[in-house]
Amino acid sequence: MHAWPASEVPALPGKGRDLQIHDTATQGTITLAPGPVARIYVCGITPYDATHIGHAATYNAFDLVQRVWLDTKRQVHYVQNVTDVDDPLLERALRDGHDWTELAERETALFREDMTALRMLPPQHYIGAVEAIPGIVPLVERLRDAGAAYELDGDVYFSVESDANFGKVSNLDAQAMRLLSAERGGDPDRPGKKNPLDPMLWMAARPGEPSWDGGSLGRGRPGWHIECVAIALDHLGMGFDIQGGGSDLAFPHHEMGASHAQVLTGEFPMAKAYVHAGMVALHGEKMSKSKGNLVFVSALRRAGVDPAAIRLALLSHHYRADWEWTDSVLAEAVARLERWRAAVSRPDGLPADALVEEVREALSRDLDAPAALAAVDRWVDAQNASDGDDESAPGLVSRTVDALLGVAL
Ligand code: 5CA
Ligand code: ZN
Repeated sequence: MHAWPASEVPALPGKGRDLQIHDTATQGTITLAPGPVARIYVCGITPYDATHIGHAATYNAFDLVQRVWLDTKRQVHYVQNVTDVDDPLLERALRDGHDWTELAERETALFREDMTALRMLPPQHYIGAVEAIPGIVPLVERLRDAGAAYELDGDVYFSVESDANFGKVSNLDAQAMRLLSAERGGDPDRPGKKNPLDPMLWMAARPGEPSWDGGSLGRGRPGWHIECVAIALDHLGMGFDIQGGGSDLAFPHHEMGASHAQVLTGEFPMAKAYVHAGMVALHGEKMSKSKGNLVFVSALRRAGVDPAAIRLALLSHHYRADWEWTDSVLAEAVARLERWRAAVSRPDGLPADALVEEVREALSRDLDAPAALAAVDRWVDAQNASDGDDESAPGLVSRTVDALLGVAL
């Protein structure tokens, strides 16, 4: 699949700092020191509805990761998937009388537009579940042949007990895992499973549903977790730097994915850090396609909201916080954008070298975007209240805000 066009990232004087990031697995902050090429996998959308502010907030967090790494003069190898076949997509297409492939294509196209407008840097590999199927089948066969998977009425399940490290991503107890499994696409109550938590690797063809040739597995379609594992292993290999997504993916998705990969390769861990963004709510409840309490990025754009203001609204919350989208969050961002633009549109201003370092420092400290915004606010307020004569300052501030925060002034 093709991704979306990259906005240019201006180079800044000097060099950024190594990223310290909160890791869900070890429940602490770790400093990542990737080689010349940093490797990141971020779970992509299930394209049955448009990009909402919650999605945008999560992708914003991982866009900042890329920008911090680029500022350390590293390259970034970024991979993202599109879950373009799965139960919720098929259910929505059926409900609305649409062809599921057309629905997926339409919503993926809209996602690309939203990501472009928000200046999110694109992945180098943007891979759909459907196109990954030829790579998924042999992995499931290998797991089965190694005794880590078993068949139940034609479906193939992964045995969580085959991974001694199962549970180390999310650190949850069995009771919590079972509840979340039922809530998030699992089937803990299906009779005949070895362990209620075992997730499906391959689902045998169901009447009326799309299916693909699965070799010795028979016709069917892939389970959700193996999809991301196949894509990540194919393009990044084991031991990549960050596995990213919203906090609702820590269990079961990232836990199961890590187990699949660890059993397949005999290596541990799959990723050096498991990084999870908080959930954005609307009217007191997590924004979610299934509940329908959504604010769409595309709807805001259509209403004339500057994408840079949307981006500033996302940046005004720490990525790990759960927060609520309100009209005033957006209004504050619109006002901030105006103040910032006024400050950098002057021909000269207050020196900004210290600001560059402050923004770098804030972001390298577990992506503290609110602290970065506060630093820019301080420069802007001082700039608007004085008559500095550094001719290079406004340009340097614009480039810093663009390169590190993805906001075009
Ligand atoms: N296709 C799978 C991942 S392989 C999936 O979870 N798709 S999704 O469309 O449901 O979500 C895409 C990303 O947005 C995930 O990282 C998810 O955790 C995140 N996300 C979904 N809802 C919210 C929300 N309300 N706030 C923050 N992030 C969210
Ligand atoms: Zn995923």
